[in-house]
Amino acid sequence: MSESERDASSTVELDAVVVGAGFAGLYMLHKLREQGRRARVFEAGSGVGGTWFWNRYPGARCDVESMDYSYSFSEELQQEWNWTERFPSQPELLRYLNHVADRFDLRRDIQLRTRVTAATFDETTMRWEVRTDQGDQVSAQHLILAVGCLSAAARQVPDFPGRDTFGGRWYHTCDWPVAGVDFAGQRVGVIGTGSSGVQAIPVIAREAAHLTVFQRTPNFSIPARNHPLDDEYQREFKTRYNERRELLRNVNFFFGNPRRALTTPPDERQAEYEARWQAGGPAFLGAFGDLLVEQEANDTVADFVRGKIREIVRDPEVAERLLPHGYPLGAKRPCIDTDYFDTYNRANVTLVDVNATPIEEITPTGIRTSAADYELDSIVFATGFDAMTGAILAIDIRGRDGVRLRDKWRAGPRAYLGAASAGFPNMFIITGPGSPSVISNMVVSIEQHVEWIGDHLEYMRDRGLRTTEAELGAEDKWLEEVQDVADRTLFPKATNSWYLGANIPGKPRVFMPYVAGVGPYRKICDEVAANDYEGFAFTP
Ligand code: NA7
Repeated sequence: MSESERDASSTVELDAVVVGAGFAGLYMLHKLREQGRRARVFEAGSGVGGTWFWNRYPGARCDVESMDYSYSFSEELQQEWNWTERFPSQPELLRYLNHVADRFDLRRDIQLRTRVTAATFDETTMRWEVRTDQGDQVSAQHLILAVGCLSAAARQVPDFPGRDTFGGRWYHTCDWPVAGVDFAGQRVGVIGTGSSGVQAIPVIAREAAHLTVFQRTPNFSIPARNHPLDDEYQREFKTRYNERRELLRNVNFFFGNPRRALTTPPDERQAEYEARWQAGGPAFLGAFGDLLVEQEANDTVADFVRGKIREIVRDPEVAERLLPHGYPLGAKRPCIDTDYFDTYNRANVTLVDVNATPIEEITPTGIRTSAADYELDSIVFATGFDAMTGAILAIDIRGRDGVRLRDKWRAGPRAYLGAASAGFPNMFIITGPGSPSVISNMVVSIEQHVEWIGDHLEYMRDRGLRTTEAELGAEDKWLEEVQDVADRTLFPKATNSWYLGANIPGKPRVFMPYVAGVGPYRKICDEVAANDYEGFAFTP
C-alpha cells in the first residue's frame, strides 16, 4: 500500500495481519492469498528472510541440509531451485527466500521496516486492532504471529558492567552489519559458544590477528562435513523428492530409531558413532533411539564425542576446557561445525573459561576477567536469544477483557498445541512454544502449522464462524502433555538450556518445545481438526 492510500483512511480493514516475513510469514501470506483473503505482512527488517535476513555473521549456515530445509508446498519451486552446498549458507538462504517472495509475487503485501508494537482484540467488533512503529493502524479478523523462535527483536546482549564504555566496535551475531566486518589485523573477542559462536569462531580466527574466545558452557559439536552439491545428486534426489518430504513430515527423529545403544554390542556401537561422525551433520544424533531417554546410553555417545575433542585439540589443557560435561549430549542444542575444535590448534586463538574466571567488566580497551585483562579491538556477542517467547512478548498483545499476553504468560508460555492461547481469539502462533519448533526441521514445522491454520480458517468460513479460541481446559491438558513427554526424556536435564529459558535472567524455567517428534505432533493436530477442532470454541 502506498503512503497516500495509508493516509486516506486511518484504519485499514484486512482479513489477516501476519507479523514477520521469514519462512513462516512468507508461506502464510501465500496461503492466505490462495484462499482469497486480504492480508498484510509487517516485517521489521529492510528485507524479507527473517532469521536468514538478520543472522549474517561470518560462517552463518543452517544445520539442516539444503535439500530438506526448503519449502515443499510447490512442486515447481522445489524442482527449479538448485542448492550449491550440502548445508546452506546464510547468503544462499536469503537468495532463496527472496526468490520465493518474487516467484509468488508476495512483496506487494509485505510492509518492510515496520515493527508491530501492539495488537488489541476488540470484543465488540471481534477484530484485532494492530499498531506499528510507523503509525499504521490496521483492523484484522486474524492475527498470525510468524515472528520466529530465535529472532532479532529479542536479541540478547548481556548487561556486563562497563559494556557501554568499550572504545572498540561490538556486534551481535544476529544483528550483523549488512556490509560485513573486516577483522584483518584486529584483536577480536567472541563471547558465547552456541551454534552461532561455533560457526563464527573458525572464520574469524582465520581473519583476525588474534581471537580470544570467552566460553561459559562447553558445547557438544558434530562436524558438518559440508561440501558442494553436484547437479547429478540433486537431479536424482528430486526424482524422489515427494517421498523424502513425506518421510520428513512423519519422522520421530530422536526416538523413532528402534536400535538401542544399550543393547548394541560396544564395538558395533562405536563403529556406528564413527561412521556417523565421518558422515557429519545432525544425523549423528539419530544413531540410536535411546540416546535422549537413557542417561547411560547418552554417556556412550557423549564419551565418544569427548574422545574426538581430545584427539583433535593438541594442547591437552585446552582440550580439557573444551570438554562438555554435566548435561546429556543433545539436551542442550548441539552444534554442527566446520573446523571448530581444530581452530584451538591455531597459534592466534586463546580460550578463556569464564566459569573458572568470570567476566567482571568490559573496559574501554577490552574485557577484564577475574584473572586477566584482554585487550580487544572488537567484541562479538554470540550470546543467543530470548528464545521462543521473546519476540512474541515484545509486542503488547491484549486479548479478551484487556488481558495482556505478557501477564498471562508470566509463569511461562501457555498455548494449546503451541499454536493458540485461551483468551486470545483468532490469534495463531506459527511454531509457538509447545510445538516441536526448534527441536525439528523448522521448515517442516512451519509448513505444517501454516497448512493447519489455513484449514482452520477455511473451516470457519464454511460455517460462518467469526472467532476461534483455544479452551482453557484443552490448553491445560496440552501443557501437561508437553511436560510429560519432556519428562520421559533427558531434555530437561540440561538445566542451563535456552529450551528452558535458562539463558535469560528472570525468565520462568519452563521446558518449551514439544519433543515427541513432528510425526506424532502432526497426527494430534490432524485429529483435532478431524474432530471439529476439538479444544477450540467458536462464535458464530
Ligand atoms: P545460544 O545457543 O543461546 O548460545 C549462546 C552462547 O552465549 C552460549 O554459549 C552461552 O553460554 C553464551 N552466553 C550467553 N550469555 C552469556 C554471558 N552473560 N556470559 C558468557 N556467555 C554467555 O545462541 P546461538 O545464537 O549460538 O544459537 C541459537 C540457535 O540458533 C542455535 O541453537 C540453533 O538453533 C540456531 P551458556 O551456554 O548459556 O552457558
